[in-house]
Amino acid sequence: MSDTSTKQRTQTKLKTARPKLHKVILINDDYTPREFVVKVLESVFRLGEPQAESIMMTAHQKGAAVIAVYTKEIAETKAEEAIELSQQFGFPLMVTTEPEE
Ligand code: NFA
Repeated sequence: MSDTSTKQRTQTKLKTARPKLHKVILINDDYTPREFVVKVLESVFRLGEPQAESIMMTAHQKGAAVIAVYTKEIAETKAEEAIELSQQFGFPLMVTTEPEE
């Protein structure tokens, strides 16, 4: 008969299926026209005009604004799309991502 009193039992912590969300952040600059920033927010991030205007103005006045939160992969892809679109039109618009706390 085995001695059950010394048996080690390992509790496995179950991982929640909630991937960490990443913020996509719009950075202000002095050259990209306001109307172009709004168009980028509407087309890449599917925002309505009032929301796009509001986020653009927040970045314009404060230096940066959160556009939206997505999973890492989608946040990075959208940021790249926005930057590429701006470069195609010769504007230096910058969009970054960072993990949410
Ligand atoms: N600051 C830019 C301008 O006055 C507008 C802008 C807003 C650019 C937000 C980048 C981000 N034309």
